[in-house]
Amino acid sequence: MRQKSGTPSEQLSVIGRRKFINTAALAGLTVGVAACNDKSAGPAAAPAASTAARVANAGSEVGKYEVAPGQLDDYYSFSSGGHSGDVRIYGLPSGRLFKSIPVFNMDCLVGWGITNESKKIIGTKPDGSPKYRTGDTHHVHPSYKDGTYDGKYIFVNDKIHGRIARIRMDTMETDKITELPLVQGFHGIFPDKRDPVDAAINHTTRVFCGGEFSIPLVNDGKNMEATKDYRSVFSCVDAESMEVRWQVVIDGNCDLVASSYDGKLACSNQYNTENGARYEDMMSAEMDSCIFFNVARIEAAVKAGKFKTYGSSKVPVVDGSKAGNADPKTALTCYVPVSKNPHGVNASPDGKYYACSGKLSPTATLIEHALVLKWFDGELKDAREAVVAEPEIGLGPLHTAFDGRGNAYTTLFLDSQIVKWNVEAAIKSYKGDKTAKPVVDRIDVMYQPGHGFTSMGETKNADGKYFLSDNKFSKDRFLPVGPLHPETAQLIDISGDKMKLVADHSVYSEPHDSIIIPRNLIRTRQVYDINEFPNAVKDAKECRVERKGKKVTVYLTSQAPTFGLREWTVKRGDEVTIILTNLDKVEDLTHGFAIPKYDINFIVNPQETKSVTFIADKPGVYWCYCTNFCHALHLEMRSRMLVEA
Ligand code: K7E
Ligand code: CUA
Ligand code: CA
Repeated sequence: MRQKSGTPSEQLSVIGRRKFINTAALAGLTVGVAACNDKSAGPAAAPAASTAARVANAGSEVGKYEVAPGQLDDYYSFSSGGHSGDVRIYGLPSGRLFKSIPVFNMDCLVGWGITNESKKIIGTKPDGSPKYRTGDTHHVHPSYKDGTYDGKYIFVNDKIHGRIARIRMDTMETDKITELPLVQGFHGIFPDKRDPVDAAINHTTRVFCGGEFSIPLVNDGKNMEATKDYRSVFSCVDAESMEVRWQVVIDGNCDLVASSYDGKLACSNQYNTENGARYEDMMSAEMDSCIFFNVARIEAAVKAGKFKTYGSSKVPVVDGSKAGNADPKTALTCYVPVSKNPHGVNASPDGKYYACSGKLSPTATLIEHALVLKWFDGELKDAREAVVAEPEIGLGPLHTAFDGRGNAYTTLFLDSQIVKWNVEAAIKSYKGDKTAKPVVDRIDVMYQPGHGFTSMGETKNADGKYFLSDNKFSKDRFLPVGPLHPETAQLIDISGDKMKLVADHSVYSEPHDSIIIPRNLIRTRQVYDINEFPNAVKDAKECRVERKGKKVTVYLTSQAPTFGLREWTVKRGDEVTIILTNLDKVEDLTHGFAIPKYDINFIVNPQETKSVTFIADKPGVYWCYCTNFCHALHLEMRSRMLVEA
């Protein structure tokens, strides 16, 4: 959805510019987007006001959302970085960037992809280099307990290589990465919130993963032309072991994923039920689906041995196709028809509904959880009867968030708006009540929003305070910085009847999904426990060089402003492993370690141990130095590596 236009936007009026952006965003879509005739609905549906008027909307209260020097933010926001492959942590309402957590990317700030420990998590090629150096993070979702966040893990997907990563929330570091078999283009991800069978398990033990691109399940270069036989799978990963528990082969694709509050269902919107390999084909059907997975039945089928495996993968794969699940009473999957090419599916905090955004249809489709369960019980004639509302909300709806007061907020990509609609009014209107007006407010955003999310909106404790709109275009909102613009994250106060735009935050390209969590739910550690590292060098006196044939291990410590060895000697051609423990215990006292010409650069946090391995192939003197400012004598903090010819 990125179609940068390069327009000389200064010459256009604000309204003209908005029109232009809409045109640009539509260019290339060969099918028409159905017109939305709901433009007059809602008190704020008037044409776009001027920028000045919009800023005045927040009025003199803007200062209310500032975080003064020395003050702390009320919320954390965890945001996927998109094709930068990382996850970022921001403070809200300030919008200050605190950290970029390397996940699927390489990061020389901390040495991600450089240290042995990080390479072990990423996975390596036979030569020891990282298996992949790129990633595309789209969706970040933490683990749950009792329907709210437990502060343990964040799960994030890599769309490119079909990987799922887990971030520990105590250290905010990636600790596991799993590559899903049979998957290309892994898009939606969502943890479960409780077990479907065991009531005592009221926390996350599974993570659901939606495969987006259909491929030959045995993808070995044969049968590449038989595109109708390509398949997508839905995967379940164990939240603790991070191993793939089971997969479901389905008709059509998965896009985004949601999970129910009672643990019984997971679901995914499908935009390509046509199983098309060309985009015209993917848009040919008038209706697509939201597919529901009956978790307990799938696991019973796996247990009963009703599965297959494909290629070299040992993961059990059950049949979730329509043909294989015709009888609702035994079905593993339920395909609820929704309007054309939907995008995004979000569960409401009361656990009752799922909202699918129309994307190519100007509607949102509301599906009732209890009715889907009824379908699985054989008590609903047609899965479509699980739909309880389908309000017209505007053009290009993508993602929906909730405020916990019965309202939904959907991003409108083409309209560059956030639309607020009332769930109960939408249901009444769908039943035929002409007086019910689903749309209650609209606000312009700058420009073309992707995801929008509310504070705690994906938990039963949605607090209805903030909505953040992650926009795909920023155009004129910031000082120009060359062809690649920043994106905008716009903060909207949703605590009142009317949405209020209160801040424009610039963000590095290209955020997708985020979550907003109050600061009291996050408990981090500032200093590691040295005993967690089996290879720790616990005393500066233990610093030494050990040789076994051509393998040399250098045991090193750091303690401001010195390393445990002033110099050490190795021979050309040696395989050198450096193990470095930071003995400093003081919070915030991180050291770095870089070796010129050897492409080594990483940090050690207080009481942490890391290691690197390389071939000493260049004779000479190399000053290994501390890269991270730590002490008045930081520049003097060095050690000499002597490589004998
Ligand atoms: Cu809409 Cu990958 Cu969540 Cu991006 S997806 S916006
Ligand atoms: Cu240690 Cu700078
Ligand atoms: Ca379609």
